[in-house]
Amino acid sequence: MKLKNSIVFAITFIGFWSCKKDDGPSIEVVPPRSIVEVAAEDDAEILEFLSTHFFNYEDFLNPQEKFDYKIKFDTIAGENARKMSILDSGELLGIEFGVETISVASSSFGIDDGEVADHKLYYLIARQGSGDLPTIGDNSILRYEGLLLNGTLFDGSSNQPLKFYLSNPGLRVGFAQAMLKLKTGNSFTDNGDGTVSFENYGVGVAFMPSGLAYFNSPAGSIPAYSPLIFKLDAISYEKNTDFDGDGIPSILEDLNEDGNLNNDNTDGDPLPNHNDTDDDGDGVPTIEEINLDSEGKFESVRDSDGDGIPDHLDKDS
Ligand SMILES: [Ca+2]
Ligand SMILES: [Ca+2]
Ligand SMILES: [Ca+2]
Ligand SMILES: [Ca+2]
Repeated sequence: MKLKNSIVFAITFIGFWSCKKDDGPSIEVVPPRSIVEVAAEDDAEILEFLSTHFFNYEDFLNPQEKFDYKIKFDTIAGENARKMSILDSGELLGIEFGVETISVASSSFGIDDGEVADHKLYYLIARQGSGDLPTIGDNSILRYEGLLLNGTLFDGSSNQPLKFYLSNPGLRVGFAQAMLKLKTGNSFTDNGDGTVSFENYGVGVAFMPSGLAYFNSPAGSIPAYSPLIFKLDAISYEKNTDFDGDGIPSILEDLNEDGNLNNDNTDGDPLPNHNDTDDDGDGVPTIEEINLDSEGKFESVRDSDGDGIPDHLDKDS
């Protein structure tokens, strides 16, 4: 997964500036830490959190009428000493709790030490949605809250669902991958007062090491090298999102089918195919080189010269 990070560029720039300037106070540039070491430390911190905290699983297992389906954490101590940890709640309560290993290169944070580290993304599904799963090429309509492991809330969308394109290179890898686990809802109620209540949407939490988030770059109130927790409500999604509007659903522009839309670039310009309206760079827009149905939706690719390469990816047809 490729991550673009403007903050990394900003730090690089300050470093350059401090080298050039030989009078006045110098800015000390701290070299980035090893992503392999940090991944191991972060994983230990996350496991510590998962084994010393519980979530309001009783509310989810036996929801009362007024329950708002919000996940709450607390420490296993005092009157809660007998609660089941998040780590155990999967196996013992039948709540879906999983781990996914995701490989991330330090180069995706602009670091040139050549390191690659496996990172563990932990996810808990407190309530699975009754609808479908989005793909990495879809717009996801979601609510979220971001927390540090110490409970500090650093970001959130409150009750207002927001739209995120899951292959936006600026979106954190762990965040996007977690949304692929959580089924969306498929219904809502108009309350008649300008508000809408969503129903049967997926409710979950992702626990991610810093290498699946901001790694060495402080972001807002997030310190460098912070593992993060995201509480997620998967409200809805836009099936077959066509991000660049070239007529081809984004997910079909993942030519090597590796789940990363940012590494497929037929014409070698700066734009990967899912964000390129002329994928082969022949001057003819992709939308004019494919077959659309009567509603203007994608029907099939076209191969005029029969060489097995569809026209929109074939410079000479
Ligand atoms: Ca790909
Ligand atoms: Ca391109
Ligand atoms: Ca395209
Ligand atoms: Ca073209």
